[in-house]
Amino acid sequence: MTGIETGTGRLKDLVSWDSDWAGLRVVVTGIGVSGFSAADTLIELGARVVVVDAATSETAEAKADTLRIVGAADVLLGDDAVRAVPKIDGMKPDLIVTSPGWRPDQALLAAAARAHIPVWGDVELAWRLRVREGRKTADWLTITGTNGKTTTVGLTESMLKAAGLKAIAVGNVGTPILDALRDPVEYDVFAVELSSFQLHWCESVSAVASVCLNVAEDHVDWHGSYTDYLADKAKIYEHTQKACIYNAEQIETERMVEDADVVEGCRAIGFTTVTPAISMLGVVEGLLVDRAFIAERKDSAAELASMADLGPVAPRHMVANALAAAALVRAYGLSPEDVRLGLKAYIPGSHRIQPVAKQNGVLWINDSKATNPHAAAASLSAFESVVWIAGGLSKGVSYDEIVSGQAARLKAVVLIGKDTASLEESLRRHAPDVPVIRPATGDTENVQSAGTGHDAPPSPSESGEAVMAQAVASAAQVATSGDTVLMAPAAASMDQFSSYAHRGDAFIEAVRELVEGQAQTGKE
Ligand code: UMA
Repeated sequence: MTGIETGTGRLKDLVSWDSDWAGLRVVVTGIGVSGFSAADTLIELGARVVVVDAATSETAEAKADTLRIVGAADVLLGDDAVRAVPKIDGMKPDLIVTSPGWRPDQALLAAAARAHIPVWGDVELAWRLRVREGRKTADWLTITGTNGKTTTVGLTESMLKAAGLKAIAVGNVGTPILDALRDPVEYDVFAVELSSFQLHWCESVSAVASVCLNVAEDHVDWHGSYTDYLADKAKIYEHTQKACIYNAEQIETERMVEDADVVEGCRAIGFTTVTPAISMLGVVEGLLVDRAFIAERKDSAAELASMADLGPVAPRHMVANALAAAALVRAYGLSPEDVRLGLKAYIPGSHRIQPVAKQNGVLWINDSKATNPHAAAASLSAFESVVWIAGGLSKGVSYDEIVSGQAARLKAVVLIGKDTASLEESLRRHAPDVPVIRPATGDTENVQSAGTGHDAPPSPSESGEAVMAQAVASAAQVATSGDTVLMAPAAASMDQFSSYAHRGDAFIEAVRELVEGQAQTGKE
């Protein structure tokens, strides 16, 4: 199938690479990773493309120059460029292709909505372009969820590769789908990570199998409300062809499947970290098993892998991610052996519950990818006695649940981030006895001995590296043998770091310096 037909007029007929894209007037909003890829693709197709971005950085200017050279009609940078919909050749554009970070209420996008100009994301555009004469058409397996997307997309890719398929992880994970579509390699299948932002702008994507791993409050500022966030997440299941995979331990995801408009014959398949019912994948006596994709599912299950195949540490959410990936690829026809080999071959990405060092009995863990309370709670629950480094851009979420649920394992909390008021309030309310250390101001509360080692408060403009070095030094003063220092901030990083990867790298660097310093002191 080439896609569900949506859109009106000319857009309705744009369902393959070979459709008539020439001369289509398109405004691309954003010149970041996805916007650049979308603009470059549309220019290649012969569309009249105007790109806009608020940034005026050197990187943005360099990308703008490249796009002008390859044939963009115009590239407009700066705040004025993103206030209204630009005309193209003196006329209203036919289409806007937006980058995921742009909120729907952003001035230009709001103006586009008022003017009834259709808006797609780069994912919708990629779906429309996936069929191309003379090239193999890659199938899509799609993955969303508040947490675990990147791990699951990596696991899925690993299993597909274990089966000898040409597969690649794309989408929110970092590689725009349009780049993979234009790659000289002709892929059999894409493992597609989709964020709620990307799903918001999708209309006609029709995956072979799809999964929403879990849901918890996140990105409320972008979507406007948790209900709207859930509605966008639910779009992952729309038009699915063979299997909608849901989390049997989270009723919200099952409801999403019940409400989805799917291709006839599509099955609902659950995954659970306990014994599976019929049409589910789950765990029996330390084995990952499948009671969905076997003929004898009424009274038996197929063994997929053992817990040991997941690596030395397999917290519950990792088991869930592995089962979700297994369900996706089983729906796609892979064997149990492919699943097992893929699990064993999988190398976890950095910044996700990543052990950094063990020194004097203290384990240092980097979980910079825990950008919301749900993700941070999952990693906190894997350890007994934790010095928790937390805080950052909170995105309007509440910390009451994570603090009340995890208080018993907290030995101390070291705050990073510029606005930690909401986290501090939850700590005061639900964990009043847990010492809270604020290296950024030099303050400590309920901690008699844990100084920060800094006499004066640091300047507000100090680097992320300096912030993290102070946090690590503070944690080192309270952590003793048997403790885990866990940097799982439960917040986004952009107030003090350029990305979660930057925050994680700063932590790793600070811990390595500390550990080397301690080792040298020990030797002297
Ligand atoms: N910009 C404006 N005005 C705005 C917003 C942004 O001008 O109101 C401009 C910025 O100056 C910048 C560009 O738009 O030049 C950035 O666009 P973007 O924020 O959409 O980012 P991209 O570089 O295109 O990267 C996006 C995803 N980013 C977001 O969703 C915020 C990347 O996910 C993704 O890997 C990439 O596309 C490829 O698909 C990142 C992410 O943080 C990793 N995702 C969130 C998450 O996982 O929680 C959703």
